[in-house]
Amino acid sequence: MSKKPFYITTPIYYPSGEPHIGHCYTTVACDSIARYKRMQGNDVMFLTGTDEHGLKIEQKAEAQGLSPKEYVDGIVAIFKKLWKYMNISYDRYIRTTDDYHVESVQKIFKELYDRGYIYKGEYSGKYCTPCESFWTDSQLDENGCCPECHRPVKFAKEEAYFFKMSPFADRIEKLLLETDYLRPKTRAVELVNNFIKPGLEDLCVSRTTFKWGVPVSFDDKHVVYVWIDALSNYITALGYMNSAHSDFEKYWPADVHMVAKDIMRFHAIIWPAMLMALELPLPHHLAVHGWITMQGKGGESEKMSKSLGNVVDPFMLGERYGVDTIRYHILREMALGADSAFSNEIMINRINSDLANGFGNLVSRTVAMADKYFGGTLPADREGDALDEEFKAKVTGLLAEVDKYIDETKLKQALEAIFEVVSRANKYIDETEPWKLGKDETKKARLATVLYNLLEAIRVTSALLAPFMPTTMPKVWEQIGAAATDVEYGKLDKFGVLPENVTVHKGEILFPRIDVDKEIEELNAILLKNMEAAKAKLSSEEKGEKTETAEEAEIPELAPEITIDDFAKVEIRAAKVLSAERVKKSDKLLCLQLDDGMGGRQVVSGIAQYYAPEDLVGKTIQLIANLKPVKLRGVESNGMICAADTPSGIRVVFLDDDIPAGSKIR
Ligand code: ME8
Repeated sequence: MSKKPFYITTPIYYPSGEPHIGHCYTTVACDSIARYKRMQGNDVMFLTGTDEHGLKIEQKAEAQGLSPKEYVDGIVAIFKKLWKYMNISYDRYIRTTDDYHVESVQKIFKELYDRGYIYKGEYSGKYCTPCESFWTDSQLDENGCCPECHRPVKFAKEEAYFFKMSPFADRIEKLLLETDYLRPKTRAVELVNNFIKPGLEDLCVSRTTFKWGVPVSFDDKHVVYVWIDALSNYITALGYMNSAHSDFEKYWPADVHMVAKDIMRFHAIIWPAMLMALELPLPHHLAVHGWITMQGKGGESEKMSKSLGNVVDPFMLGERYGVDTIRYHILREMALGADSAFSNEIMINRINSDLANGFGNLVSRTVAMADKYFGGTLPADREGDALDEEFKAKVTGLLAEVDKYIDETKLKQALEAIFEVVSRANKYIDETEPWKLGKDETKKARLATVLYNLLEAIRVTSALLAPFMPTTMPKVWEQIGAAATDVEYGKLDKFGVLPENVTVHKGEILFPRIDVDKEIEELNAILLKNMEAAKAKLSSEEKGEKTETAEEAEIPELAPEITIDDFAKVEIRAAKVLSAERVKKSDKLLCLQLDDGMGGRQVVSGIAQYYAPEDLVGKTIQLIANLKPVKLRGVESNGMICAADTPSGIRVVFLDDDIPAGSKIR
């Protein structure tokens, strides 16, 4: 009998920065489902990849003096390294820069054009540069900013191609409200009310303002705008309109697309519309999860993201606690649809309670007792008790429950169900008191039965945990003496699979207990340091990205009032730049030698990303002359030069060149 195909996808991630624990959530969740489905005997295609085009990438690459392809190659290598580290068993990795994908996207665009769904027009509206999205006035947030990233938008106008959405409105509304495509279904009404009821607007699908994208084959002034390029990946990766792969017939439509809520709209409305226009079958399910959030400065929770500087490094966590532990933690904390606040306290307490005290302890106690009382091999004599039946039923009933939760993409509930059985097994130890049975020669058969039942409970729970924690569970099977055939899917709703005289092997501690206070202190210190570093990096990077006019830019709030006497404490002097050079090993700092009219001085300034040394030599600037000296990257700085923070970056305040060096400025 041929295996049933099962196709699951993560979003393709932007390689615009290094991946963080937020990216891990979707990928680990899909990996666990893919592994579970393989265990059930399905023929699984698990796809992930990277979304490599667009203005943001073009700008980032330029800032680093790289070509966009060189830039993304570097980050994609880090993504792949992380997926290997996290034990992600993807079957295919798509890069939107792959030739076959580019070829297919051009063909898809042309096909939609030929079918009359794409037409040329002009776009004018509010545009968010970081999100590369145009928004209508009604979609802007309460401050008139981008509804996705809440940054200012600007008015923009350009010739563009559009994708007609209105022909699909009714079918999409039905898809959302009347089928179980969208999970959780509760989000459907919000989507229908916000985007469909007001009238589905045509979607802008090309750009002329940047080059880093798939060229429109019949009008190469235009590149294909992100969503037609990105969403198509789910079919081009299978060989739709290309000959690089040939699994489209086998795997399409997808069983599960999993994404976070920020890209729900694109997957719930635009993607089905594209598929309808191409007359392709629709995917079965779109599973939408919330964000892993961090507590913001004001106590509010905010999305963990590189641009907010609050990311948690998965490599660091994996090194400290083990990859399986991290996989378990993020899956156990996030319910489908809801956000999940990342906290070091919750993580460590969860590891201690569920993994060290719960599952780890169950395995080590059971194996240790089998070893102590029977030298590792259980005798065949048995003595049952009424208590055992309820326990066995709980164990054998677990599989159906977990199957159901996996099919509903409810991984948190699946793990909760498994850990309920783990707790039940620990309680069974308390109820049967094997250490008392061990002291009584006449109770050996009862003791062997209790330990055997516990080993069976461990066999079933560990096999069901293996898709979530793939490295640790084979170690458990080694310890409980289970052969590979004992943990096959078909044997997980049966009791009595291990041989009667099974032999256990004491092994390493699976999940060591963590010293809560010490670890939390260390983790919080690491996080703080990372946030500060990211903030500093961001302020220079982002300012380079923004292109709003001064009127549209956010004006920083005024500092508290000061008196003229306070102001008089600051000595501002005119100074001339005699020479300037980059500070070694720093891409931000310039070291300036100044004529300050007082014998000269050296000042270090964080303007290297905005000025070349030769732009400054000979210029007259404003110097804060009585600042206490500091060392920056080991170089002494005696004062500070004045500069304006503008939407396009830092701009030095220059004075007229005939103002003598040393003049006091008031
Ligand atoms: O949106 N918590 O890419 P992206 C949970 N290229 N999940 C998170 C997360 C967080 N804090 N941060 C990121 C894009 N994610 C597009 C997608 S698909 C055709 C194109 C996960 O790199 C989550 O799955 O911004 C989210 O949907 C995805 O990363 C977006 O990643």
